[in-house]
Amino acid sequence: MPESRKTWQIEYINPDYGQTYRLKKKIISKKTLYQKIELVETFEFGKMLLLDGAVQTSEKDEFIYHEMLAHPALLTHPKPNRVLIIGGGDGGTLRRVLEHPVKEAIMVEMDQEVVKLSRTYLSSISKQAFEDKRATIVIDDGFSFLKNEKKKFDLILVDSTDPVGKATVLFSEEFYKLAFSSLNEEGMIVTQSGSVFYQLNEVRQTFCNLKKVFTHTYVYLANIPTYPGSLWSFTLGSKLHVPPLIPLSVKESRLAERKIKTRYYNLEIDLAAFALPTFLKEALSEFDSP
Ligand code: AG3
Repeated sequence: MPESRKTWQIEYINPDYGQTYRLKKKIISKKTLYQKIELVETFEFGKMLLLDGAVQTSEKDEFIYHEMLAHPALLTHPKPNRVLIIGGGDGGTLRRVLEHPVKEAIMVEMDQEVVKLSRTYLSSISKQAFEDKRATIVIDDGFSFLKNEKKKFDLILVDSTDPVGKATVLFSEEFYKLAFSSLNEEGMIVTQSGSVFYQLNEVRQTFCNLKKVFTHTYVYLANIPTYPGSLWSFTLGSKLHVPPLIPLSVKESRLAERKIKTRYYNLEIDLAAFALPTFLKEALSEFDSP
């Protein structure tokens, strides 16, 4: 093995581009029924979790992704009591959901090894989330869980792998229809929807599929250094509430009432996140209603 392969972790985004991290050490590498899990320690980003070679989270920048997946919708909803997380085995999203006064947070992760290894090595990301009495961890496929679940949710957060390969079902119209019928009247779904630069088609497809099902659909962005191209998309579908139209003062008082401390999210970021660059607006505009 060339020296560079031993000391650098590389995520190949396509045959011509990758992102690399100098390694302090490899912690564990394991093939499960579903995927290859790697835990490594990097000089720049601390401990890092990879699934099938794609960086899922790192100690240094996890807060950006997890806060942005959870807080915009949780602050838009006046009373988010029952929240479902699909994926999210590292617990970072669960932790942010539990910062709100929710009654119940159910995390449905397909691969129990991801949960097990994250609990052992990435507790700095999940903190006390897995021990919280309001949290339930279910090892199952998100789609079939939702099919069988009778009780409705206020929010569904999809914290999956990329919108390509085995996770694509979680980005399908069929899944969004199921999600719609599993949500209460004020319900919302948020999904991570991929790299704006390297997965533009998938971002468009996600937006298009959600738009067919939900009353209001928005794409919003955050900059996440360890994700390909950094500029990352989230897509939100809502039955009733229109997140960018909720007065910031309302979100501000909810943030204060709920005593939530953030490192990336704030009200200006919430406002700015919904502003999209022209090339993305153009890519999404063909799905606008006439
Ligand atoms: N899930 C989305 C990670 C996508 C990153 N993609 C990539 N590196 N190609 C993150 C899970 C964190 N809870």
